[in-house]
Amino acid sequence: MKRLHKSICFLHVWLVLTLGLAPATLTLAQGTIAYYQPPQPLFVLGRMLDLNGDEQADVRFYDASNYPLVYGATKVSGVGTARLLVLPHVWMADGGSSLVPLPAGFVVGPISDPSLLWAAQDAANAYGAALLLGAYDPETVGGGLVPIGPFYDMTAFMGIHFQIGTDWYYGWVRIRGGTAGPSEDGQQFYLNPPAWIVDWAYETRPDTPIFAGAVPEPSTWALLGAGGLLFWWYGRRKQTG
Ligand SMILES: [Ca+2]
Repeated sequence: MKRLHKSICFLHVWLVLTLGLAPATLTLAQGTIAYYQPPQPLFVLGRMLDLNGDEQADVRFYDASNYPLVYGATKVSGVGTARLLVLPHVWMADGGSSLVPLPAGFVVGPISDPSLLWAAQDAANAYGAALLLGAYDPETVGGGLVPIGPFYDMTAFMGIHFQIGTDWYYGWVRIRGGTAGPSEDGQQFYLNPPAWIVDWAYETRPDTPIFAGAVPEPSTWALLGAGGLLFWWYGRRKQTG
């Protein structure tokens, strides 16, 4: 009886260890996530990103600055039927939206929050043209640049829902947003702050949500392996002891 109790305790501890330490990876990284990390972060301006390497771009980043340059902005849209998770600017007459900066662990999947929208490039009210980051010069004496956009000086994930053939997939893209002003080498002045794509991933099972930031994690498998080994060892000890 004591032994059985110990055994249940051990199983419990093992489950807590494996499930508690890595909930995201355990549920969603079981070899079904395709993950990409370029050798260097990709500068976003003018970039088309193909998430799954089928030479069909899925998302594009573009300069939406007003010239003469008093308002610098980078926007992002889905390509083809791809949809991005955005916050529609329902309070603005000319619409538009902001790309939602997702924290790690956010479930990229069907959305129940009515203030958010999966918007394709041709969504109504320009909701498919999502602001990434920008800045403007308020032209007041002594006034500095005013930052705008959810990814200004911030690293976060964007959510994407895109098609491969006829099937739909959920994915995330990690974006690092810079700041307006002189570049580090002083050679450029950014009213339109720079931003970079750090890495991205998608769930290879159609219609299956993915946690923002979830990757196929080798350490999870190591942990599971170690847990399994201990379990085997304990069982063996029971037999021999
Ligand atoms: Ca593609």
